[in-house]
Amino acid sequence: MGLVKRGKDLWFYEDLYSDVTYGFKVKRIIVPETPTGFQKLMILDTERFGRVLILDGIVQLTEEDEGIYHEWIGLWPLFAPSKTPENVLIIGGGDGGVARAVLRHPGVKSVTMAEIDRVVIEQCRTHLPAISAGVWDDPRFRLIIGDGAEVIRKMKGRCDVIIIDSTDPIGPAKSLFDTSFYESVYAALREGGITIHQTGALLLQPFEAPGSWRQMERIFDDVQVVQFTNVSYLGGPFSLTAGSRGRNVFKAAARNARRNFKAAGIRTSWYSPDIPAVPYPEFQRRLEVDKYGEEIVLDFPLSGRPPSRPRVGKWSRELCKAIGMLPFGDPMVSDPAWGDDDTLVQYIETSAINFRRFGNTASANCFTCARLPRDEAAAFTTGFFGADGAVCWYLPRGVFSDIRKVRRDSLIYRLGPSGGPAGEIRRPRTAEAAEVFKPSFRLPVETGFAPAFELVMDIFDCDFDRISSCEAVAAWARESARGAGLKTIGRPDAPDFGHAKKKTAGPSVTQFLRGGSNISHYSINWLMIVLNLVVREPIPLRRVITHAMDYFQGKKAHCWILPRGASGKSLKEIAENTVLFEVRRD
Ligand code: AG3
Repeated sequence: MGLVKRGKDLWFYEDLYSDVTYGFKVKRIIVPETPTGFQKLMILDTERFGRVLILDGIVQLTEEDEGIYHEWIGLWPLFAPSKTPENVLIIGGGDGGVARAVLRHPGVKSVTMAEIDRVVIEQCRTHLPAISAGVWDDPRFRLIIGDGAEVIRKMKGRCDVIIIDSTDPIGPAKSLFDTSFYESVYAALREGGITIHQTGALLLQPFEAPGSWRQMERIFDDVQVVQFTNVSYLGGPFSLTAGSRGRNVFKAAARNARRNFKAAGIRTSWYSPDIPAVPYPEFQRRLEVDKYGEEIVLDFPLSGRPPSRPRVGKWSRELCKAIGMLPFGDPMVSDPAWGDDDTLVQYIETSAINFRRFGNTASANCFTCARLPRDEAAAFTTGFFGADGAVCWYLPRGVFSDIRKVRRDSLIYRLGPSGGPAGEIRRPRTAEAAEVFKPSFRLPVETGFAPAFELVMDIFDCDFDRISSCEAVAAWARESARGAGLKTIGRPDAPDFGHAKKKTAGPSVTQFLRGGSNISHYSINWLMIVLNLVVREPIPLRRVITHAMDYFQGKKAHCWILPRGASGKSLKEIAENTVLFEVRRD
C-alpha cells in the first residue's frame, strides 16, 4: 500500500503481509520512494517514531526503536562465546546500525561490512546519521560495496562473527537464504565462530524461522534462536537465528554473556545478558519438528453408482471442515472429455486434498503441511462415500532425517471402524535407487497390479528461487510432464496465495494429465518441496526424478511408489508393491 492519504493526513502502510498491515502517520517525506537499482528506498519522518527507513515497502528501522534490533543482533553474538570475537563481518547493514553496535565493544579489532546497495549507505548517512554514528571513520571499520555472497566466499576461516543484517528473503536478499550461502558462511567462520541473521516474525512468518533452523542445522554444529520484540517489525515475537562452528558454542552462552558483558564495560539501552532471549517453548517445539507434512492416501471400492461431481465437491468442502483446514480457491475438477473418470483437487491452507476415481475404485488423499487429523480424515471420507473399508497409506512427508525413519513411520493398513488402523500394519518395501532405475524394474501399472500408481517425491535443500515462485513450479510441471511423455491438459494451475506472506506452506501447482491423473507440488518451509504424480501409464522413472532434482537443485530425495486403485488386493501384496527409496544428487 505504501503512502496513503487519509483526509489531510498522510499515512504509511507496510506491504509485507497481504492480510495484515502496519501503519503510521507521516509528518514529512524525507526521501520519496526511489529505485536504487536493487530495491526501492524511502525515508519518512514521523511524530511517533522519528525517521523511518523503508525498503521495498517494508520497514527496516525507526529511530525510536532501532536500538532493540541492532543491539540484539550486534551484541548477542559478541557476548555469547567464551572468547571475545575480534574479526566481525557484516553482510548488508547499509544503514550502519549493526556496525555501530558491534564497534561499541572495545575488544573487536576489525569490522568488515559488505553491502550490495551503495544508495542505502549514502541516503542513511545523509538522512539517518545517528544510526551509524560515525562508524565510517572508525579505523577498525572497512566497507566493501558488493554482493555479500561473493565476499564471504573469499573469507575462509577468517571470521569470528558473521552478522547477516538483511531484508526478508523476498527481495535482493534472496540469495542469502540459500543452502550454498550458509555453507560459505560456515567455511568463513573460525572454530568457535558464530553467525546470526534475522528470520522474521515468529507468528506472522511461521515457516521462516523453522525453515532456516532446519537448513542451518544441517550445516552448523549448533543452532539457537534469539527472540525479541520491538515495535517496528509487526507481529510481536521476532526471531534471530544463530549458528555456530563448533559443538558447544551456545551451551554456555548465558554464563559467558554475563561475564563478557561486565568485562567489556559498555552501556546498552536494550541488550542485557540478564534477559534470556530464548524462544517461547511453543516456538522451540516448532523449530525442532522433523516432519513437515502428513499425508493419508485411501483406496476404497465404491458401491452403486459413482458419486456425481457435485457430490465430490461437497466431500472436499466438508472434509476441510472435518480436518479444520481452510479451502483456498475453488476445487478443480477434471472434464469427462479428457477420458478421465473423475479427479478433483482442492487447495487447502497448507497444501491440498484430492479425489480420483478409477472405475469403481476411488482413491482420495489428504495432505497437510501441518498436523493432520488422520483418522478423522479417513473415517469422514469413507463414511461420506458409504465405503465399507479402505486400504490406507499414511506417509510422513518432509521428514528431514534418514530413510529408515521415513520407512518406520510410513504405514500401510486397512481402515478400522473408528478411522484408525485395524489389524496388521505393514511398511513399504525399501529399495536402492539403483534397483528402481534398472530397465528391468516394473511399475505397478506394468505388472498389471494396479490401474494407476503414484510417484511421491520429497526433495530437500532446494534452490529457494525455484520453490518460492509460482511461475517456476508451474514450469516444472509442464517440463516434467513433457519429459515423461505424458499428455497435459490445459495449463498448470499455480495460484499465488501469497505463499510467502500468508500462512501457507508455499506455492502449489496442479497439472492435469490426459487419462485421469495429475501432478502437483507444494513447497515447504522455504527449503524443500513435495511432489506427487499420479499416472495410469508407465513413465521413465529415472528421468522424471532426476529432472525434478536438477530443476529444483535438491540434493536428496525420499521417493515412494504406491499402487493406486488396487484395494481388492491383499495388504501383503500391496505393501510389496509399495516401494520407498532414496536418491542423492551430489
Ligand atoms: N533488516 C531487517 C528488517 C526486517 C523486516 N522484516 C519483518 N518485519 N519481517 C533491518 C535492517 C536494519 N539494519
